[in-house]
Amino acid sequence: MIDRRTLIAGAGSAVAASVLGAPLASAARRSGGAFPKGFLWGTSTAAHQIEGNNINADLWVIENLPGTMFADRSGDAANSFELWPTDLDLVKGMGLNSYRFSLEWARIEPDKGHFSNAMLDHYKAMIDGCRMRGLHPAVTFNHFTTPRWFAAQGGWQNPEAPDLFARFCDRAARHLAGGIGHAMTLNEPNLSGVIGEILPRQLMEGDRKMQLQAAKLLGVASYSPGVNLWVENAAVYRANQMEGHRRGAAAIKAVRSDLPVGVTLAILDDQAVGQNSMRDRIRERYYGEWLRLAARTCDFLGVQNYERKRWDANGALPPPEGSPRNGGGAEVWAGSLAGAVRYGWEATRLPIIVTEHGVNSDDDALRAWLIPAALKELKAVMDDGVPVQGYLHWSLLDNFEWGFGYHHRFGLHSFDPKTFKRTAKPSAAVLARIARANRV
Ligand code: IFM
Repeated sequence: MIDRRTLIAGAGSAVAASVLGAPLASAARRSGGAFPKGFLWGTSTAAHQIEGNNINADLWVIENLPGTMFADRSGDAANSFELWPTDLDLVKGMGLNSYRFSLEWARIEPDKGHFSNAMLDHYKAMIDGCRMRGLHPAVTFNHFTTPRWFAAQGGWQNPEAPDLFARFCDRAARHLAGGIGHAMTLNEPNLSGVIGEILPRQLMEGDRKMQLQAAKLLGVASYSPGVNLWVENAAVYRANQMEGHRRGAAAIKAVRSDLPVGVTLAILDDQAVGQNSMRDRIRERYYGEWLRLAARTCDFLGVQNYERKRWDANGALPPPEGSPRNGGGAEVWAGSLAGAVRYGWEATRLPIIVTEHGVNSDDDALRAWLIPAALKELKAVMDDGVPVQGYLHWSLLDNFEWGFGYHHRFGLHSFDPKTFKRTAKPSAAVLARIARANRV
């Protein structure tokens, strides 16, 4: 079936118009642009990227290796471990009604089987802090980083991994589930074991060497962190994450059956161009098995989108000339979020929450343009009947963007790395205005 987006991608003149975010916006104008009552408006973050001093996490070892490939150490990050009340005040101050953040497994279970009540209380205080401010807490149980001990025992390649994750979910849910609004098991697990395929070979090799170096340093046979490009056995890694999701979701549900539980997937807006496009093969490779699993095990699907890619019979096409680019050189296309959301829904028929969308750019004007442009397109697919329940922008703050350190910036706010003072960028006011009006 040729959908509207494929037609847009295929037609030369329409591509030029779509760069300006024009094609679907007319549909949103027709509907008046009003979002449903109770729509979740929020921002997303992840513990390791903002908390700081997450020294027991697997990645801390890698970031601090001599000769690490990481551009920066996470270090203090935005010191959100201390400053979370300030962060929640920022979210509330923007007129948003939701905040997505993640639990840090390495803090809650610093040693295998030893759980910290103090750390569980820390996250409980955050959940209560959200509730006190009228913010709906959307909580990711694991956003990439795992405890050091977990990585040192094979990480997700350890046959025990699904049970270890389920035990963590059970403990965390028993302490925290009462106040959570939406729970997510894993973040973007669909990229595990396949992300390295689309990157230069030397990056994979560099990552492999860092893992070997970390294993040697710690005196263990292997060290497999939750943030990686290279994994020794991708099939086992993926199978264990899938089973971990299944058992983790069941453990959360066993504590609170009425709590909506989902998983978040990284989904590009993949568009087919011309005859025999490889688009559908790409979709199967990167999303297929996780979308099928989500459809069977989740109450909602978290869609995370940053880009579109156009595929012909031979591969990905370069972005149209003159199109806006992000800090990494990829095209920024306002319709990509709507395309990914439509695909996620068609594949699963689950209610959708946009759990991440944003842009890596030092040019905040690009972010300020993208937010309303993408939301108009999103509203248009909602008007077509796709059930979208929320939009959580990545990210509240500039943060530790993994291998890129602090050089890739997605924040609606910047922060001073010495004083940790947060400063709103103009794009924060753009999202705030839309959320307050509940219309775009
Ligand atoms: O920063 C990441 C996040 O951890 C997962 N999704 C994509 C974001 C931007 O690259």
